[in-house]
Amino acid sequence: MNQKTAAARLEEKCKLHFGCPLNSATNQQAYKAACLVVRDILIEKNMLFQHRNVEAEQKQVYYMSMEFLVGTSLRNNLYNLKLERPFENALSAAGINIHDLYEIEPDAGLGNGGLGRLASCYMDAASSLGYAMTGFSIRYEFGIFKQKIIDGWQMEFPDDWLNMGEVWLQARTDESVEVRFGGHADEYMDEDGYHVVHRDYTTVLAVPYDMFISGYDSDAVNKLVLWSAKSPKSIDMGAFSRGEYAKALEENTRAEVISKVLYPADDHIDGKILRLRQQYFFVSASLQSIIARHVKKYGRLDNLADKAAIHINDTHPALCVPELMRILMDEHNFGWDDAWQITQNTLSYTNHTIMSEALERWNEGMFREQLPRIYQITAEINRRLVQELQTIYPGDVAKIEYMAVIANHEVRMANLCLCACHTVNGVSKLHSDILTNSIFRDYYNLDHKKFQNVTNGIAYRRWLCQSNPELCELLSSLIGNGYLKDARKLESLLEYQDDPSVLASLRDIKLKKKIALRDYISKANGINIDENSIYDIQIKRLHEYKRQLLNALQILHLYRQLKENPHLEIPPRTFLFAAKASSGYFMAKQIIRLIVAISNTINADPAVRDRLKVVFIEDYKVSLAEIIIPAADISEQISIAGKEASGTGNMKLMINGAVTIGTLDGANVEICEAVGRDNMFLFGMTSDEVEALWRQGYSPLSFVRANPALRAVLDMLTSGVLGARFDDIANSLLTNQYGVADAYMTIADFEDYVRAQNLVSETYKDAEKFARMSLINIAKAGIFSADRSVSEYANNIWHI
Ligand code: 26Q
Repeated sequence: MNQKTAAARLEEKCKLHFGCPLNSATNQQAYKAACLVVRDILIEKNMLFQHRNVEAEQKQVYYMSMEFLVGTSLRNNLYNLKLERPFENALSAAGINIHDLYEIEPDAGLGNGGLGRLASCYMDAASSLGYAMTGFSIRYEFGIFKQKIIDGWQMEFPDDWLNMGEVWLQARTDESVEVRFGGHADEYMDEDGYHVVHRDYTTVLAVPYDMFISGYDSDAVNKLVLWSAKSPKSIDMGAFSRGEYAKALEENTRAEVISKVLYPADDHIDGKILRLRQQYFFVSASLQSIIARHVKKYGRLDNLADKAAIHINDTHPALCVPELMRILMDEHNFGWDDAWQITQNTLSYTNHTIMSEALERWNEGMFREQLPRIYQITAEINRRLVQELQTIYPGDVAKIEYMAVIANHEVRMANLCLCACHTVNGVSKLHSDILTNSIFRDYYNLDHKKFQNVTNGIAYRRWLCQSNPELCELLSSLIGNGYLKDARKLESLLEYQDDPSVLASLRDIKLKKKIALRDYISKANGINIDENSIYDIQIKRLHEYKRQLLNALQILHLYRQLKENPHLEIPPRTFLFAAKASSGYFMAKQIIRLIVAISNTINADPAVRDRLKVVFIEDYKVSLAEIIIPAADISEQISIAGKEASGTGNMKLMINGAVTIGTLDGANVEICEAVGRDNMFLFGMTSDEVEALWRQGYSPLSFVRANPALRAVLDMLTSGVLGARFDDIANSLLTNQYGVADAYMTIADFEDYVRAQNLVSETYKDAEKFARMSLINIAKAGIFSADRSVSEYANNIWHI
């Protein structure tokens, strides 16, 4: 396609859909027309790709995830299809600026954070590498909430993304399936053997919507299938006629609420019925569709594991285990042992967290009531598991209970995955080691071959090439275009680490991106920041373990130092935060309030003007990250060691030339291996030291007593000097709440963090040295490509 054909297709869409020529279309209309043209191309490519896969009997991967944080698609698709220029020119000839259209597109925010974005990065990589992968999730009517900060408080507003985002979805109403909830499952025997009837259930209709996922310079276009819930009945006319309008709509509402909204929580569980219904809804619909497709093609199911790999993204889709058993046994007459073998050989599972409060458990009674047949199967899985464990570990009641799927009136989803999946993996070396050494140790001892590591990776063509074309232009001029398909080739950049003109160009590009972010912030926040200051950036979900609070305390310390010593020679610094807090997470919201208060206090203080600024940028999301990340000098990755499974923001920042200040946690460990200790700012306890300090008995007060500067900072939380008081935060650090004070050891790591921050300031004074560190980070970021991760999954787990 060239400019001329692009123009013709755009004209055609405009006329057909809006009854006007392109040059008199509104930007909204032009945006939709552009999306529709791109969608047509993708549909066609997808048909060809699918056809080839069917012919070749290609093994299919099904990626099951409650979240896909897609972000925007128009620019990504045009980039992947290499159509950016033709579209830009065709639109421009009609007086339309393509960048204005990019800005209209809402993010498809169908996820909370890392896990959801990872799923989207992997879809992109699979398409780029030519693997046949279908993603399955829910078509949430409202994605992750929009965040506004009002008087320092986070407020949540609905994210009505379908309004402009729906153009990417293609409804396939004719492929709807039924999902059953509630009722009773009766077992009986007759001359043909064992049977189950499920009766008195309620049905919810699952309607699939396809979103097409392109790959870079690739023939492959895959699909993300999003299920929408619909009531199979229209309204109850009897009730309506009696004037009971609400009642007439009740059943509709109960069904359709399932795909209404994404749960805005991460890393903690809440055990709500609706969440369980969401999980079963999308798992059952997806598996029914997978099995129907397989049977249609092969006419048999005993070869399912040869032709399909079903991947469970965290435990959220763990109901795949009993649901696949159900379909095989109840709908296709397999006996238990054969069904179990197929199930085990087909399913694999990735764990994304070691925090015990995030391990999903369901109340057994609720589970049974909502999903009676699934409960029966799960209970039988558990009965057989426990029986087997009793022969292996006779009398070891504690171990068997720990490994059981059902215990203490709870159904434990991680154990369900551990016993049923052929492979289980963690998402960074450290995380995988912690899994096998601690929470999953007993399963590891039982069958260590099951366990693998696949370190996370990112869709770097989005995070580098599309969000930072200026940097890519420089890279291409220096090392050619090979890195666009093989990220490891970025390493050739190392040749230029001592080339002053290359280092100067890197600095120029960084400055340009910093100016762009400055302008965004000036518009969005009304705060003016200095592009010549160090941009020090912490962007991620707000969580105590990620320790935004540690950063905030360190800023207060710096502020005090600057006030006390106005001649302190440090480069000016701008601390930037962006983060959403789960709506019910009290402490996280307090921390946002604190950061906003610090920002207000410091930015208004003439004594530190031009030297220190703090900004909380509201409504963090994929498209905002794409603006912030290229502008970063310093990447804050400061979680307490042992808690961040991997992190992926660290990788996105690194590949854009930011230097990490961080702990040896998650993938930071591997970043450090790649760049060497001299090219990042390491601080803090290791995960072993954290463990040891816990065992020995951690007392934050002893650290405070030994550090008067820290004491002074903590006093600022409660004295009111920040315009408000933060007693709850101070208490969480200093007094035993639920038996622990400072559960994330912020106080213990404070001193070393301040040391590392001072080193940042010192190092930055040598502009060339800092630029060299930045270059080395870019050059060494290639291993963190999602292409590498997905190849590892394909080779070692999915076997395609
Ligand atoms: C569970 C139950 C009820 C409601 C919500 C949830 C829920 C939702 C989302 C639990 C967890 C999540 C998301 C977790 C997540 O994003 N984990 C991150 O995964 C990344 C990709 O592997 C890692 O890089 C991060 O370290 C990890 O925190």
